[in-house]
Amino acid sequence: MIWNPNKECMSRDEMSALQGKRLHKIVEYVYHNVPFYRHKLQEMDLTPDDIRTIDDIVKLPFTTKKDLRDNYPFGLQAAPQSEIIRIHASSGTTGNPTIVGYTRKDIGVWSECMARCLTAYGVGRDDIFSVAYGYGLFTGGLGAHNGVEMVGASVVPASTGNTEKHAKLIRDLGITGIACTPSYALYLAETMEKIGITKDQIKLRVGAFGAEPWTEKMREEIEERLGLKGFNIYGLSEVMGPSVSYECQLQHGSHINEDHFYPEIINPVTLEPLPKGQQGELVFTTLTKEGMPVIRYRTRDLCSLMAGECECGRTNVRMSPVNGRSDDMLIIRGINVFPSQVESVVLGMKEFAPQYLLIVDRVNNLDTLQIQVELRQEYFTTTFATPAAIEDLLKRLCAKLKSVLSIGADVQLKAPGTLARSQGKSSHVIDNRKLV
Ligand code: DLL
Repeated sequence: MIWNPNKECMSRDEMSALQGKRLHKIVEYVYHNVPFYRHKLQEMDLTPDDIRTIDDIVKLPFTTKKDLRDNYPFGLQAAPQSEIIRIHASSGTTGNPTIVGYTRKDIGVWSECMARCLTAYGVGRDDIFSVAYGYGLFTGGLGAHNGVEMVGASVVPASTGNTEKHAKLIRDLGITGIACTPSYALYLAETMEKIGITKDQIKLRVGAFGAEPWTEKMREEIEERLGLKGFNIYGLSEVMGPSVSYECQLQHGSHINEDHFYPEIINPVTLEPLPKGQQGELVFTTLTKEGMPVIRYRTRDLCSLMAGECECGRTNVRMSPVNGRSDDMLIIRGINVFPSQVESVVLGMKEFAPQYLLIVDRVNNLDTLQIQVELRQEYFTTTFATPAAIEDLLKRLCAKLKSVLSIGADVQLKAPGTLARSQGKSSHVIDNRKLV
């Protein structure tokens, strides 16, 4: 089954023509509604009339997460506030999150993109589908939720946490589909085993896994332990949320909803476009978004676009799995974490030296984060640094880190001079997770 054959199975010529038309329209729209883009185009001596076909896209400037940060919170919003019906937020590189507003039409497009994914996975009206991505500012929960409702399956908004209760619901309601991070799927399998729920007592048959990198090895393990078929789902908040791309039954790359999100692969150093098949950084232009369109947004995700058509009948271009980043972003329990966020907190508190270390691990299929922060000699040797004061300092640090990172961490204070200094480019991260 294909949700929207008119858009998922277009000929390449039709798709390019549609993309060209939409690109011209969106450039005209941001030119008139977002001063940031207007100024950028003016600096390059470009007007919307210079953008007529999809190939003209290479003339346009890139947009980065820094641009979003510099224009926090609503600087890149194109629609008037009265048209915005939902606001999500994702991690920024320092203190401020990235804010993304959606119009009613955007939510409709997003729901349809999600419905396309679910249909490709084989989800339909008879399914009972649990959404175990976080509901809230993260786009995973509500994004997936709307799509499940659109295909007409029964949605169970489980969200994250309370895994034992969720496991029982999976058994008792006969839940047939689940959307969550791949590592949470493994944790769920483990929880089921712990409380004695066996594979033959549950009816799970489809999983929509994404929001973090995963491997074929993990797929095999999840499929074996939960007795389902696991599908990749990819997306990012700045572009929309989950459902920018999705695997079909053939599972050879993820089809991009390219009538809405135009993909390019560039060399992250020279910024030159790369041909199909070559690995580089994925860049997206939203072709129809009204709330906060992005032009040539650098995702920092490394992958390639695959040549040739898929035998499933969809003609939408496929992307290979994301297997790295061109920046230092970590994904911990599905949450994006930048070392620079920790840095901004540490540098903002006078008691700490500018030395910190993030140690990431995976214990029983759950990511763990330890943050080590070093006390300043000047503070450590004063009479103010009593054990009670240090305990209070640790509490304040933990609270600040939690509010900036949105996840808890095991925070450890270290004596002055104890964290390793690097000779060259400093490394603030040790990631012991092995994604094999
Ligand atoms: O993670 C949206 C999402 C929710 C996608 C649920 C899929 C399922 P952000 O929090 O903005 O949005 O994080 C986006 O997560 O740039 C990738 O680095 C990573 N990512 C997302 N999906 C995948 C995937 C959501 N399937 C960032 N494989 C992206 C690998 C993924 N990495």
